[in-house]
Amino acid sequence: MIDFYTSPTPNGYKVAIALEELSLQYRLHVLDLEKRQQKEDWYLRINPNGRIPAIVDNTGADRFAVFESGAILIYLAEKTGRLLPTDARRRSDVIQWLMFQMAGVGPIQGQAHAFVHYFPEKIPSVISRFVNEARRLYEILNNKLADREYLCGDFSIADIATWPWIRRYDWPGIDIAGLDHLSRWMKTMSERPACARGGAIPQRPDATNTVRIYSSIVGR
Ligand SMILES: N[C@@H](CCC(=O)N[C@@H](CS)C(=O)NCC(=O)O)C(=O)O
Repeated sequence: MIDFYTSPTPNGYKVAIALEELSLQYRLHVLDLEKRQQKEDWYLRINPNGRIPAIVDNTGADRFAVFESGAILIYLAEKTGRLLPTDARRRSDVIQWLMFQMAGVGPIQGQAHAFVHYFPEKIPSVISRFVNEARRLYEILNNKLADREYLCGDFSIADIATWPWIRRYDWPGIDIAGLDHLSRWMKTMSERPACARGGAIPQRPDATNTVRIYSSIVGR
């Protein structure tokens, strides 16, 4: 059994989707970010970064904790031998697009969310910096998807890492007009039963509540 620590945010949904796609058994632990449960000592022993998501794999002789959503996806893919090719070049392709999400789309769109919704001061130059950079990254994804159904041909952890962020494009106001391949891929992802299930575990609170939770986090 895998213990899965999460909250209703894009990085958490990645892992929920992977667990559902891989039909792995897991126990769900929803952390209350507003109550700062992610900073409690017991959780810092699982994820020293004090953020969600994290997993603890209890199968096998020893318990094994994994933090960082991208590392969790790789761990689950390797554990099951699915969603990450073994051929060196195809594997590298998936890891490149996983890194592109982890180092680019996630952090940049995360800052767009923060400056559009969570910060009390609305700073136009900062907002346009992150929203425009996110749009630039979206265009790169759109180009990659021009001649294939999924980012790396076959469905993989690169798609799982990317979709929970992209599907929230409208929240910070990222324009996807003209990004037809990306829109088609979003629809394909949303129609996969396991993506739809995992993408709603746990249920997302209303936007007002999310803003309240994150405003309290960024203020500290
Ligand atoms: N690079 C990390 C980012 C994790 C992260 O930023 N998690 C957010 C939710 S999406 C969080 O736990 N925020 C609460 C906090 O900062 O205290 C990952 O991909 O796992």
